[in-house]
Amino acid sequence: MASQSFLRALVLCLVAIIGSTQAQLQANFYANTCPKAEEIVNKYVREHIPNAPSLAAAIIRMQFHDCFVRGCDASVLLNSTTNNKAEKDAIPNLTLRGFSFIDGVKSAVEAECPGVVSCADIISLTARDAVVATGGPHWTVTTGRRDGTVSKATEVNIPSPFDNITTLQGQFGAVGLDLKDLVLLSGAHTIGVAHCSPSVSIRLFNFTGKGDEDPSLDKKYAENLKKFKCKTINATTIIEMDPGSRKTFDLGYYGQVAKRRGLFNSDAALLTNPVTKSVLNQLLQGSVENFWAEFAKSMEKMILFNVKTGTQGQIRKQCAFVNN
Ligand code: HEM
Ligand SMILES: *[C@@H]1O[C@H](CO)[C@@H](O)[C@H](O)[C@H]1NC(C)=O
Ligand SMILES: *[C@@H]1O[C@H](CO)[C@@H](O)[C@H](O)[C@H]1NC(C)=O
Ligand SMILES: *[C@@H]1O[C@H](CO)[C@@H](O)[C@H](O)[C@H]1NC(C)=O
Ligand SMILES: *[C@@H]1O[C@H](CO)[C@@H](O)[C@H](O)[C@H]1NC(C)=O
Ligand SMILES: CC(=O)N[C@H]1CO[C@H](CO)[C@@H](O)[C@@H]1O
Repeated sequence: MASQSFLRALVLCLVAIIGSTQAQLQANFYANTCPKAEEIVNKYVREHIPNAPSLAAAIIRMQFHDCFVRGCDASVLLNSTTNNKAEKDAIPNLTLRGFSFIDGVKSAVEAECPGVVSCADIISLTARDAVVATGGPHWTVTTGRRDGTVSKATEVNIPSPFDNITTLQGQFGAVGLDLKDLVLLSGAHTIGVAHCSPSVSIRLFNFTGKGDEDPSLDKKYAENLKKFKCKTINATTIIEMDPGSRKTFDLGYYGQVAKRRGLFNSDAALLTNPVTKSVLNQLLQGSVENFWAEFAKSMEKMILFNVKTGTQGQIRKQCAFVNN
């Protein structure tokens, strides 16, 4: 009896292992079904990103928001419907950009092989290719993700710019990322822009509700922000997270954070934990190539989170809509 049930358990285990290996992403998943897919994405990106290089930042951020909610399944791209408020319409998504660019890539791929390549893979390939096209790091993107069919604004519980290190560690931990990944992935703030939203202005004007400044923020930097970019508590001006070098994927962001010029509390938080502080300092002492290599490893980890494969989900025809 006992050995029989042991045998049964063993068989079940084997089935599960085989099932999960089959369900893994692979290099060039579309080699047989749409051999040119990855080339088409790359060509589209290289043709269009030079005209709108700031989209590289927008799309790598979109990838982050996608992966943190329901895994990397393009749920971030779904539009709201009469009965459902989608992720796109949650507050943290107010400033996401690049949706029409993704639609453009998808159309180019659909023209070659309709209904074969997922929107989730398109986000991953486009984010990587766009960052490379603007002179940034390269990371490996395996493919075979499938698209989710569910997107709920109420589930957008992604890290917030107000978060402290404990909360960030928990949020990253929930998607299988550790403190080192947190420091590395935050390094994406070396490109792109933000707004003088309350997350910034509260640090400048009303940190404890007494019209004061966040004492962890460099005084000179705070004064400059108040003078030029975030003049009032209600300003909505565009600002850089890595002032003066937001177009280059360099160590500038870490330099800013180390000088207590991290824009958000979540950036400044990297100095408040011995592990994150040491990772940050090591990155600053190393080369840009070292940063890129480490960044690539963390991206490769993030973009595998909770992916749908095999027969899960679907391949959306249009990224903003579930197939009917
Ligand atoms: C650690 C937790 C994180 C928080 C709290 C956070 C928060 C933010 C916020 C508030 C903005 C500015 C939005 C605006 O005001 O327009 C922003 C921008 C950005 N974030 Fe993050 N972020 C985090 C991690 C990441 C990660 C993991 C990535 C990518 C790997 C990323 C990439 C970006 C990029 C590239 C931008 C600029 C977007 C643009 O130019 O449109 N962030 N982030
Ligand atoms: C889907 O939503 C985006 C903005 O989130 C909007 O620009 C687009 O027009 C919508 N698409 C359709 C077909 O409603
Ligand atoms: C971090 O933030 C959480 C949630 O706001 C709070 O409960 C916790 O006490 C904070 N931790 C520290 C160390 O400040
Ligand atoms: C600063 O915060 C306090 C307490 O939350 C609030 O009463 C006050 O109106 C705020 N001041 C401004 C200028 O927003
Ligand atoms: C900011 O906006 C709020 C309402 O949204 C208003 O009550 C307040 O007076 C404004 N503060 C400043 C300093 O403009
Ligand atoms: C880009 C995008 O879809 N932004 C939406 C974010 O959510 C608000 C509502 O909370 C919508 O008005 C925006 O269109």
